[in-house]
Amino acid sequence: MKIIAARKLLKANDQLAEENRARLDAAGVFCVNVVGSPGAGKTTLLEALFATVAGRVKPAVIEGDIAGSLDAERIAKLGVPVVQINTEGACHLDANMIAAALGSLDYDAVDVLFIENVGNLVCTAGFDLGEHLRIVVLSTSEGDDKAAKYPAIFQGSDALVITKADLLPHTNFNADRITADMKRLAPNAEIFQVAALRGDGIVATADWLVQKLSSGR
Ligand SMILES: Nc1nc2c(ncn2[C@@H]2O[C@H](COP(=O)(O)OP(=O)(O)OP(=O)(O)O)[C@@H](O)[C@H]2O)c(=O)[nH]1
Ligand SMILES: [Mg+2]
Repeated sequence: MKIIAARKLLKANDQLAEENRARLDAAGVFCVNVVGSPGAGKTTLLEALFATVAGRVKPAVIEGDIAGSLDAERIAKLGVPVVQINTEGACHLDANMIAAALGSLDYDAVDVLFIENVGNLVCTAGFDLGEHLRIVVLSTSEGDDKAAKYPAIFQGSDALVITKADLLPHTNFNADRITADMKRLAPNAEIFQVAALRGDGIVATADWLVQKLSSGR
């Protein structure tokens, strides 16, 4: 019987991720991995960001979903190039899937590539995709204890975007608690609070991204 250790598979993923990053660097494309639970507001955040950065950057998206193309259809409606990956059951994207999707991108038409990962706070933490930045999205209705309970995904992220801030009056979400946990887990990470459907906090998030894009290339 042949047994393959998970650690070896992760090592292979890390090597492929480095190759993806080198390929993106050579093409001058900055890449952002967007992670968070199912329904946290990842696609809605992207939609709001694209409306705000229109004319300033040329975005593209790789959508990761277990099935279907609903999110890709939402992004395509905005005129933004999009590639859909169906993981067919897998709870996260990996570097190999991204390598395959990169072949479908016209690099000349893109300067920032967003990867919307499969909705998941656990599995996505272990897989480098070759991105330059990772943003973790957490909605106010999910609870302020999530960084304490799922530390790995928060620890490796460059920003926390707290979404659905408009729902704060209807929840017991304590922004101070999650901020304190995030400061402990990822002291250098930026923290944004947004209500993407009505636009609150989107300009600050977009400005930070554009600045990261300019300094990261
Ligand atoms: N009230 C409120 N609802 C929001 C906000 N952002 C997103 N939603 C709603 O939350 C639901 C999920 O939003 P999506 O953006 O599809 O979430 P997602 O993280 O992309 O979901 P998956 O891709 O399935 O993991 C939708 O019904 C959105 O309209 C917000 O700022 N405020
Ligand atoms: Mg989505």
